[in-house]
Amino acid sequence: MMSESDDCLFCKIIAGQIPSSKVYEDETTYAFNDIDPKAKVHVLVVPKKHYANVAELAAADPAELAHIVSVAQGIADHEFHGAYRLVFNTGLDAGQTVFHVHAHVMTGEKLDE
Ligand code: D5M
Repeated sequence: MMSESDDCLFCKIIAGQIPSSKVYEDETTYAFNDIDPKAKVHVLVVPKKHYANVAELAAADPAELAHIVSVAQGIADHEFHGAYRLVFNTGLDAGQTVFHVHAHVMTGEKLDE
């Protein structure tokens, strides 16, 4: 039987089946540059395990959600003195297009308010 993650773009990126510009990786988490950047630095941070959205991740593995925040902080510390915007689009009508939870980390420059 095909699982949800068999047809998931970000699962394929994590597995190396689709190329990405990797920024960071550890045992549970993968980070790569967004293909359509909305800031000077725009990185997507994802859990390697498939969850459809941030609410599912928070319920199933809150430690991984906290870890994703800490990875985002590390990227921003490196790129822009720790300042960043963290966005989780959740649901089609909020602009979510890929249903594997991802944190948009926008940093590297002063951001519009
Ligand atoms: O964000 C989905 C994000 O994923 C959007 O900013 C584009 C990005 N994207 C889509 N395909 C790729 C590939 N192949 N590499 C890197 N980034 C990608 P959402 O919040 O779901 O709208």
